[in-house]
Amino acid sequence: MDFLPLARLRELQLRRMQAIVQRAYERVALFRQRMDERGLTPARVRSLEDVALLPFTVKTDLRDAYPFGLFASPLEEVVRFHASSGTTGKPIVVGYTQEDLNDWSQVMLRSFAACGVHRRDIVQNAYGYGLFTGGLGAHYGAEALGASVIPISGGNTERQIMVLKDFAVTVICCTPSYFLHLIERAAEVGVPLKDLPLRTGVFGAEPWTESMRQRIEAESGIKAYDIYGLSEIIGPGVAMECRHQKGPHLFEDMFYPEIIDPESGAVLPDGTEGELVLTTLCKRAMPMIRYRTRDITTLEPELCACGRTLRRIRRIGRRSDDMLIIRGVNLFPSQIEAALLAAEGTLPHYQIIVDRQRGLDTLEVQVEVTSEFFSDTVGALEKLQKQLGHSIESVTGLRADVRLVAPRTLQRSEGKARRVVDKRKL
Ligand code: DLL
Repeated sequence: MDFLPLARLRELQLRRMQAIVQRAYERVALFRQRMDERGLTPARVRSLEDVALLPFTVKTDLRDAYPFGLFASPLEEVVRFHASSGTTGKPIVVGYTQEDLNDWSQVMLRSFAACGVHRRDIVQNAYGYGLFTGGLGAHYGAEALGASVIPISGGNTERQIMVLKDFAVTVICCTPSYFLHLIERAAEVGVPLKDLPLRTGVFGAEPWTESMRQRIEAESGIKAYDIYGLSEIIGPGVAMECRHQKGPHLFEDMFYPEIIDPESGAVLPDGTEGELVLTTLCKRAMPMIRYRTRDITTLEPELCACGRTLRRIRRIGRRSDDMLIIRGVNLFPSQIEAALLAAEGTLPHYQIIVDRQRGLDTLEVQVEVTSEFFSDTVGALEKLQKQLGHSIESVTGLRADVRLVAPRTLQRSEGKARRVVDKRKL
């Protein structure tokens, strides 16, 4: 599939596109209603360019349909759920049929194969297992390839280092920032990664840069590859770099890409920067039609030296919304706001400060409390601080360092409040 002649690939995409639009129209009320409003029927999609006629889908559509409103399969056919951060307290939920899971394993298998992973490899999978798609997505893909998988999940750095060494691990999967942290800790505990058989890293779930890649490769002696994906579309395995490391190849036979102007929504030509929009070509349980990823990139016009006909996307460095990714976890400032405002004694003035120390992201939330509260006992302030910490963790899944500050200490801005100070230098 990676090397299909272009004409055949486009033909396959069109056939799959027509079938998926039909399925979404017949089975998902929101898609049908939006198409009806525009006087469109699935039969109107006669060419791939016609896709531009279809309405977009956005993250808030998933939130509004919480939990199962966009499913196109009855629940008895759904065999797995995953979830990701929404813009408020509730996550967005995605579902898979068994065939969807098989497709997902296949794109992950192709991802591993693209960067040279094979069945004799020992894969340490340090993406989180659970509602996050990283853990199970990489797990089944590596198993389908026939590699030996260590489902260690995220965290517990000392144990990660012990296993890397004792199991003679050759491939690691985790976020690039966590790997930088691993490099540092491993050196501190006297196990320099350069001395281990580790050869390949499959890194994604957050933005990183070419200079981070160079640092990782120089300090650990491995090759670092960029993998891209998002829960709404399938999870990891939407696009993956090949050995040439020139940006991830999009699995176009499964996901149809467009680049749009984030302001006007107009489709832009290859080679132009804009927002990536994806349509799933095979997903049964939850087809996505023209999903606005909010990720800013370019579809590279040149073919890659590897011979794949799949187009590459340029490394994703920023988004067209305010979503932050902290320790691989997606975070919207509005989630913090929702968590803070639920508590009595706080004012609607807060600031989120993100930094990176020793490779690990830190999250601090400063929040103004009312003057009555501020002059209250230390005990009461501590209690509120704890309560806010719990509330943030339960909404976002992230532990934050909460700092209560006196009224009017946080800088006011004349226009939009500056809610986020991101001091990380990637
Ligand atoms: O992060 C899926 C994933 C898991 C991808 C493991 C790769 C490896 P979500 O939690 O839904 O899914 O977050 C998706 O993360 O829209 C991007 O903004 C960002 N992202 C994912 N991969 C990359 C990457 C998973 N390689 C959101 N570079 C996406 C930059 C990335 N950003």
